[in-house]
Amino acid sequence: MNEIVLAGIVLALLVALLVARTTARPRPTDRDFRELDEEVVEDDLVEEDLDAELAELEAELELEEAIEEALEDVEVTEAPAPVAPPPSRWARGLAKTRGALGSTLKALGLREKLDGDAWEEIEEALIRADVGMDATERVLEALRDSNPSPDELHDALQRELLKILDTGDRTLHTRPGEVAVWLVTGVNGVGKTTSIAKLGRRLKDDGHSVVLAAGDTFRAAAIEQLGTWAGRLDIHMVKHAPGADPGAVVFDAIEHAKAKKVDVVIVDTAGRLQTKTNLMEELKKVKRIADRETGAVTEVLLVLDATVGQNGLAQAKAFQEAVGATGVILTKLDGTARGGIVIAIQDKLGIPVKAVGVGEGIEDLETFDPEAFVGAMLE
Ligand SMILES: Nc1nc2c(ncn2[C@@H]2O[C@H](COP(=O)(O)OP(=O)(O)OP(=O)(O)O)[C@@H](O)[C@H]2O)c(=O)[nH]1
Ligand SMILES: [Mg+2]
Repeated sequence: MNEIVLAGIVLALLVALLVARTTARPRPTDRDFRELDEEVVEDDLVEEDLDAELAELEAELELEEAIEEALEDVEVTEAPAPVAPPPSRWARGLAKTRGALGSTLKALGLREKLDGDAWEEIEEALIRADVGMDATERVLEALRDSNPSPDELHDALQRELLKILDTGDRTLHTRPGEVAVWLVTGVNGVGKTTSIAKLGRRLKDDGHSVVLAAGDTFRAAAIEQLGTWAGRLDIHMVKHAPGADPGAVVFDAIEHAKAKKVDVVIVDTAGRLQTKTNLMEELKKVKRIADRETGAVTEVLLVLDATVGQNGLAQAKAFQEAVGATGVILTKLDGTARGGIVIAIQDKLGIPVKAVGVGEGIEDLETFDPEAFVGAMLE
């Protein structure tokens, strides 16, 4: 009996277990099958995408390898670094002028206010730069009147210096259809002959015809030096023997120019004779001969050496009194930080600086540019 009961219990348990299993796991429906199908389709699509990506990657890899191979055969040169344009001759010529007043201005610009000491510092800096006593005093007076704040000082000083330089005609005049004569004067060694060569070249470049007159007959070497330049520039030079009358040389040069319809005669003159009085008398005579046809002398150019400083002013006065001057050629500006002499010349003599020499080369002559010049001084 007991065995029958036990078998019944075991059977019942087995049935219960079977029922529990079938109820715990629901049978998959049609929907489940549909979803499964969709998943399979999606999986196929993903697989296709992956295949495409793999193909793309393989193609890229191949391309990279091909490029690398090609590059191995090519000598790789580095791209040149960008090159700044070379500074102009004028900018290079101002290299020493640059900052002549700049450091003083920068230091004063940081002060709270401009007091007596500050004005003295500006005064010293202007005199050191060769602006000259008179022009310095005048500039200071104007500055004190306008009473700039420290950060306005730079612009205020720039304005005052430019006011002095902003007068005068800087053109080198010719006479259309007629011969113009340019007399080039100045004491010995300032750069007359070199400046004549530079002017000759510039005139030629501008399409003018030129003749040089070897008016410095005092030294044989002077005639030779001008002759060398004339040869290099392919410009005709009229000369007489050393010791000849410079007036006669100028006369002949003008006659030649008239006959050949030349635009400009540039006359070299002596910078030194036995005495100073002789020199000035000779220059007056040369000018009289050149100007016998009124208006023929369109320029009397006084050549001054910028490195000589304020002494140049005394020379300039003497020449000014003897022959007058229509303009100054300031040479050797490349060799000095004391370029303020330009301001002193214009202020004291009222003669415009028409050109500046910024080197020994034939091209090293520039038209004077007040804004660039003052800008460089105050940099
Ligand atoms: N650095 C520099 N040197 C210059 C410049 N102009 C002229 N010189 C040099 O100055 C020296 C004298 O120049 P010259 O042209 O012979 O002077 P000059 O006034 O004719 O002299 P004399 O005939 O003796 O009266 C030469 O060595 C020139 O090369 C310039 O602008 N810059
Ligand atoms: Mg000379």
